[in-house]
Amino acid sequence: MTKTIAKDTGTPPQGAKFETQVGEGGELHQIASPDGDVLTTQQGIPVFDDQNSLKVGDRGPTLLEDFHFREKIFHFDHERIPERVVHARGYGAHGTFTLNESLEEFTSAGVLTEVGEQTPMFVRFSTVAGNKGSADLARDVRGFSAKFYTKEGNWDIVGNNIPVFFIQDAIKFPDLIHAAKQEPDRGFPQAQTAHDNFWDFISLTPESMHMVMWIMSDRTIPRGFRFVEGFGVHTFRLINAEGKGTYVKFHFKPKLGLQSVAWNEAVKINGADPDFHRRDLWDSISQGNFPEWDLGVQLFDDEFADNFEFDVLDSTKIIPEEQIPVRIIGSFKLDRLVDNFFAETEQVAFCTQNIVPGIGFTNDPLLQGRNFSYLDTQLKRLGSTNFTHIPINAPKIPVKNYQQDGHMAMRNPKGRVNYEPNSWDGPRESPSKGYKHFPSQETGRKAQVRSATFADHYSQARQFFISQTEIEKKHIGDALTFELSKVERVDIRELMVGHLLNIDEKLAKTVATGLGLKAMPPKAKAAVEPRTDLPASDALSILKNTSGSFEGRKLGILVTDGAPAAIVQALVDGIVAAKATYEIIAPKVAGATLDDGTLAEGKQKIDGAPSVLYDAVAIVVSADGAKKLGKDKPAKDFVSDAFGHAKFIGFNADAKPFLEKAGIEDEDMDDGVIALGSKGDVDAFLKTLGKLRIWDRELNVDLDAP
Ligand code: HDE
Repeated sequence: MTKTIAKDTGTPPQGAKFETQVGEGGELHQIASPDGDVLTTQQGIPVFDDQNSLKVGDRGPTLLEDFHFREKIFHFDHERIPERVVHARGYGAHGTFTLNESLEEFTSAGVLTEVGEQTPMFVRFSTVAGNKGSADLARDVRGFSAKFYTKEGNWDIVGNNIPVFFIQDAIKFPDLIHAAKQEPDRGFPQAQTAHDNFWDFISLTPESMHMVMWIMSDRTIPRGFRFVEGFGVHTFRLINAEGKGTYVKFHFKPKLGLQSVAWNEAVKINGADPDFHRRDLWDSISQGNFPEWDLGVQLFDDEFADNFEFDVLDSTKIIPEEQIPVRIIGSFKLDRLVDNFFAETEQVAFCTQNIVPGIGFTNDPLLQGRNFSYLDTQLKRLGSTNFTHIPINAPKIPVKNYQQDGHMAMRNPKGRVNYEPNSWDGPRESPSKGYKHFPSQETGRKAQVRSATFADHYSQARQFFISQTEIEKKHIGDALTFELSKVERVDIRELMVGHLLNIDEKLAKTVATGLGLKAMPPKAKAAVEPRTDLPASDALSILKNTSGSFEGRKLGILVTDGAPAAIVQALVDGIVAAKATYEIIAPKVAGATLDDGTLAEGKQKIDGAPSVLYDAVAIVVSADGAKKLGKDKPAKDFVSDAFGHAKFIGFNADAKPFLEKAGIEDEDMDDGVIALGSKGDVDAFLKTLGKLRIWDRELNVDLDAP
């Protein structure tokens, strides 16, 4: 019997059995086999024929009497609901939050005080600007929305993977989003900020500059949802049993560490697999590799808030972790896929105002505006005030109130009483258990104003920039240059460089040179002199927060017939032991027969599996295979892209001529191109993969390298 190296995925489910039968009139019916489920209409009526509509004569008109046909088309015509006005493209999964440390001193919320308590969750990740069908690797902020189904009702953290936002007041949100999305006359570009309208708005909005640094960093091209942080962004409040308030910022930290892809890679992933992020989450959960995040809090009081350099109500600012450390109090794991994308991921309705006793809001003007917007938008999207009756949105505890009727009411009160107070023993308010708003003292004149404490727009932008590693700084410069190169109006480019001069002069010069500006534009006028004394913060860099391990990553192994089986087997065994995954790629999707007769089952044909889909690659081929691959464009791209994207490449001796054909000559060889001659070499290669990328190489392969 032939030995097989099996592919790294399960067998897809088998399809239903059908057979074709000839009817009484000679017509053809494709019907389910007798033991199959019987198809019914929405009224439960069994269906005789689902292939042919009711007609007069074999070639005659279709009859309105065909209620099954009519109902089927009617339902289809109404399948779509409005997509989200922002965050339209998203992907979600179920999980469980476990609390490890009680915050009883600060809050009465059971979800944050009952150690060991397991709270069911649903989490949805998203991009912001793209439409529902856009590609996953758009350069964009990622939404990170978490719904905790607590014993005291649903608590939503509707956060992002970036801890600050573009604007300080919700009144600017429609403008920001209009400017970011496709331009209204032409309907493009989709899912891209690289266009005039976006940068026009931004260049006229200095408060966005801190966010600009984050979105131009690799945070906006993550390797997958499993590798992003989540932030509640606003300052919220915890309220304890005595009614005392403590400020809080929420953080989610991925156990797999942070990781992003290269921009040139993102561009190619979008073509090769526009569903790259959702497929990654789906595959990892279905293979039992459940992604996990820690939940952390930054807690502080009025004294800190009053002395902090910036206003804690300003969502364009962070509180550096060096100033207020993130205290990890629990973690959540995503371990269950949805049964139905529409029912769960599409219909889930997050609302910032879904909050439980013991947690409260602050006066952050962005948060205040959001509290209005989210409820409003669900009515538009889901079509009824009863969107809370949809299972994904319903709390997992009984709901008892006198709200009634409306479209699609699924949860209808029983009995006579539908008002309160009543003397029928219906549910009543509870001063002891009910949600109590924090009794803050508020005074002031009524005016449309922006607090002067919100006026410093550049200091933290600079702090973010100086906290990056050199390669990350280069990526920010590259991204700004690229985005602004797509802006047609030179005055917008110049204005942006003027803002950068307030952040980092070298960065401004890099971008000005990259754009070919004739002269350095004037510095943008700042309302408050930018500070240069804020220290670097390691928490702000991606590369200072990687896991140092290949766990959860994917190796692409390119093989041909006659390749050395011992090397392929050692790679496969090592990858499985490292809790990573692999895919075998071959000239034929069936796989390749290795030198000892083993069949290495293929997951991908080389044309459909560019190396951008993998974290690292290994080329294990025969001499003859190397010769053939050396003539094949997709195969050569596989190697040259992996090299250009600073990935680790393992290769056996026979692969060398192929590498040369792909443009990797002897003088290009660096520590990231590793010969695989023995099992020992394979072990060393696998160990090195934990570094994830060999970024220094980028400085040799990029025209814009300093
Ligand atoms: Fe949102 N945002 N947002 N937003 N937002 C929506 O609600 C809005 C903001 C965020 O996975 C909408 O259900 C306003 C900040 C996420 O279903 C809408 C303002 C942050 C999601 C809305 C903001 C976010 C949304 C559209 C300015 C990070 C996806 C569909 C004050 C902290 C939720 C929907 C999901 C979705 C309004 C700003 C995150 C229209 C008015 C800041 C993750 O209600």
